[in-house]
Amino acid sequence: MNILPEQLRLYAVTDRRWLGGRSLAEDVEAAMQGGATCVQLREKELDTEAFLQEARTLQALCEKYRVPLIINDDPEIARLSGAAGVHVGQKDRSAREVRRILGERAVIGVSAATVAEAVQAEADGADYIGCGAVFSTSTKTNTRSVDNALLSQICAAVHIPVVAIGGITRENAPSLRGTGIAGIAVVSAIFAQENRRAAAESLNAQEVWK
Ligand code: TZP
Ligand code: MG
Repeated sequence: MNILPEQLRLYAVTDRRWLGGRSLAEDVEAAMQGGATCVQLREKELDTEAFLQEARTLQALCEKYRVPLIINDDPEIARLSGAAGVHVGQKDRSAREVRRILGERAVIGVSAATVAEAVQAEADGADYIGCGAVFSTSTKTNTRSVDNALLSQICAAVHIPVVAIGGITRENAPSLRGTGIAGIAVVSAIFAQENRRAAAESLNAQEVWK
């Protein structure tokens, strides 16, 4: 087990669209000060060099807070930056392939929206599952939807922790309690907020994992 369920309670996934003039590091630091337990660097536009530079900056920062940094999609960026691991979707490399590249100790997360996908990801050596979208979201297009019944089935079907994602806010997070999730992953509920630290604090206070 390369990541503990407690480290997945509040998983902050980055997005630079709301940065204004701030640096991503500044916003990620605020999220960790507010209690984010895991950070994912998710970049869809940056070229490799800029992506790697951002990963190195965030890795140094996350180390200071003892928070694992996960890189979206790209095992090479994870390896070169020293990040804790990688998160892959169903259309990316499999967990098995990523494990071959990054080794036994890497944290590998896989997105799953069905029981079969989650069970397969665990069999392929994933350390956790990202499951959603549990609510409607405008942060990502082409999401699949996962209701609480399915989320509960997925949690029960695997032995690794499951994190819910998609449209989660402080207001709707409590409705996920009792499904068996280890935590919540959010983008806009932290990074689109005026006060990122306070936003993380109030999400954390919902204690959805209980
Ligand atoms: N994967 C499924 S939904 C989503 C991702 C990356 C976006 C979640 O963003 P938000 O702002 O928390 O709804
Ligand atoms: Mg992906």
